[in-house]
Amino acid sequence: TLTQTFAERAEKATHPLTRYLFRLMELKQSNLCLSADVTTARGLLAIADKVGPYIVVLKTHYDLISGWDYNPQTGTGAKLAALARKHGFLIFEDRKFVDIGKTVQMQYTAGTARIIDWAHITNANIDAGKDMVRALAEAAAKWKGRRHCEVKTSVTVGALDEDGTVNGVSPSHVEPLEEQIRPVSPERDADGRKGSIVSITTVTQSFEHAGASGHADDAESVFPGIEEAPADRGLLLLAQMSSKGCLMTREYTQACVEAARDHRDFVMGFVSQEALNSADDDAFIHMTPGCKLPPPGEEDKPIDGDGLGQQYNTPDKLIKGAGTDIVIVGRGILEAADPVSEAERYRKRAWKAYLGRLGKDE
Ligand code: UP6
Repeated sequence: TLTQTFAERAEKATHPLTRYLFRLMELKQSNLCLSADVTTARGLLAIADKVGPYIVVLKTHYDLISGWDYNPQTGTGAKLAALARKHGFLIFEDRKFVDIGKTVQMQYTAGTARIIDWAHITNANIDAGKDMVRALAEAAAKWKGRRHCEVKTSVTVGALDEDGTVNGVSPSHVEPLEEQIRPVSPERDADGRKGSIVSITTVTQSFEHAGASGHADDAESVFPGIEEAPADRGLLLLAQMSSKGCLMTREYTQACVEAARDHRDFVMGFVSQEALNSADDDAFIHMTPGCKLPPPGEEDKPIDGDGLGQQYNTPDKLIKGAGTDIVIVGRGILEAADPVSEAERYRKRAWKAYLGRLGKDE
């Protein structure tokens, strides 16, 4: 796949989100992912909005953000999803799941963050065995199936006033489209006590997950050619890491490739340090962290690690040299005096490296 354009890869990919992502890359001329490792929800939304035009993927670590609002309709995830639609990028929660299948299913779909509702993409370390990939795939398929309509029924204890009006029966956590309040008895309860009854409230609601799909009209797209992202979820397998002394072996990486091939409808590709497509019909995408540029004007300077094990390579080395597709950049952009112009500098350099790989750079 090294000599194929992203447009050609879009045709070949089996996963709808991968096809969408490759098209997005061509349209925005960007193979840049921002690793939005900031500490507050407010800061996250601000940087996503500012850098959105230059990136195709926004990577999050929701668990390092303080002030994350967990409301599925109006919270931080839903707001990020709206920004993703506005600017045309996918959200990648870098959760690095590793556990037994049942646990990762619950961590992915439930709990406080409900990652599946707002993150198009997440990732997994498959040290625990390949079955957990199937577990996540099943959770995603189930999520997609029940995305469009959810009916909520709740039985509420209420009180009937002397004049027949019902008090305190409306559940406050849902916005009902249709609500029926049916007092069991208009005047007397089963024991014949006046004014103290049980009422049943049926709330029928067409419930669209506040996910990163749907509602194209709630934010005008900055890139008019961008269609809406498909309502699918995708997984990246953590096949190799950027850090010094990483214990992932060749065999582990190869097991990731095999697990990806077993789940082409869910696994989009890899977080890796090199291209891993080897069979003719492998059409996986590679995203690569550990990327930094020397400061402007000091192009020949070597790039130091961070003193905590992180190791850096330039976009040129990763995209043109190692054949990966998207560079993931965190501090390189976030710690710049002007993160927006720095994002544009990284976008240009990573895209140039891609053109160089194709032999198209002048
Ligand atoms: N990350 C790596 N290396 C890996 C996998 N993931 O650095 O092999 C993640 C980190 C961080 C980001 O968790 O969010 O990518 C890199 O940030 P940086 O550019 O600031 O070093």
